[in-house]
Amino acid sequence: MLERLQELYDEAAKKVDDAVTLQQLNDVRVAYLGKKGPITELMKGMGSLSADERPKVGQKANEVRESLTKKIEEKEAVLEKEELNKKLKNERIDVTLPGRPVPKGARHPLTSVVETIEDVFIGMGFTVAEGPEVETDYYNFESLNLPKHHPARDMQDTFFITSDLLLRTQTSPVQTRSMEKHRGQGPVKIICPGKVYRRDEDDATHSHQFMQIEGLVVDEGIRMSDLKGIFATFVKQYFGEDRDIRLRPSFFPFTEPSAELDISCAMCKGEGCRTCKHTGWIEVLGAGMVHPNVLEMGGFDPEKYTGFAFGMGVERFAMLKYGIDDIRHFYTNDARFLRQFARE
Ligand code: 2NL
Repeated sequence: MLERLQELYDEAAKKVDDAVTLQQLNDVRVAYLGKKGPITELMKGMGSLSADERPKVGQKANEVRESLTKKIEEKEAVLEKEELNKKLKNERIDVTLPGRPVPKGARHPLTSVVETIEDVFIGMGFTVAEGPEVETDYYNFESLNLPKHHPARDMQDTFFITSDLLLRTQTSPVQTRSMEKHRGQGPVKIICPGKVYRRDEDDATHSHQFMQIEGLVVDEGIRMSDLKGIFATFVKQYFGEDRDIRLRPSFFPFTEPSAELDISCAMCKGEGCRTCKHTGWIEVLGAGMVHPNVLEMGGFDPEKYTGFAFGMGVERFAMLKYGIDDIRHFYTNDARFLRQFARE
């Protein structure tokens, strides 16, 4: 039996030496040291041995078990280390490789234009005010000197929600709300950017939804020349130093007098071309001195305060600056169009 135990040890030891994976090593462990292994089997027959032989065989069996266990553990440590090294080698990454570029979103061109215009006016001491797109009849029309029968209130032009609620047709209601908040105390110096809605057939130059920026200045002693000075600065900063401006008489129900602002055409430098319809000038916004009725409804004493206001279509500014020929490009979200305006 002693020889048989030595044989089993040698046999198992060779298999341990030959094992190249942890799985093979574990198979050897189960086969030789497990409950159904040959060593356990052999021990069961010990009862038939003499009292002299029994302790010797028992001791040898324990020795074989112990040294085999130790041998397996040692081999296990070697295989585990090998496996780890293999993993480290195979899964090595080159941290010096340049990263894959992550596609970046970009501001919508209208957002960029609004932000640029905001910056110019903020630089002149204006603050930005915003308000609801769903408005009441009072704020959208009445408070702006557009009484019930006025043609601009026609169902043709306005999206009504109820007889009293509507989608604002201009951002002026934000300004009347601001005037109310000032409780008759100047100065008011704000610009109001936002979406507005008109019942229009969409085509190259019309959209039923567009962006507007309106501005309002109310204080004691505000004159038409203040309006002209603000526009001269604004136009030079937005369109370029080489642009001239002129004011042309016009009409709006909420301003008196009213004017249209033209900028000199950069295409032909005043010579006359298609862009300026051969006039040398391009119309960019409407403005005027705030109508006394509007001041009064906003809570300001028209005997003490005067003001000027203006309104511009953002799409038009973007189209003029970037040479875009169709307003619908802003709303159809063709990535090829939008990508051209991506900035860092
Ligand atoms: C245009 C013209 C304009 C105003 C908007 C305004 C607002 C208040 C009082 C007086 Cl609270 N006026 N806004 C004034 C003149 C012109 O817009 O052509 N917009 C696209």
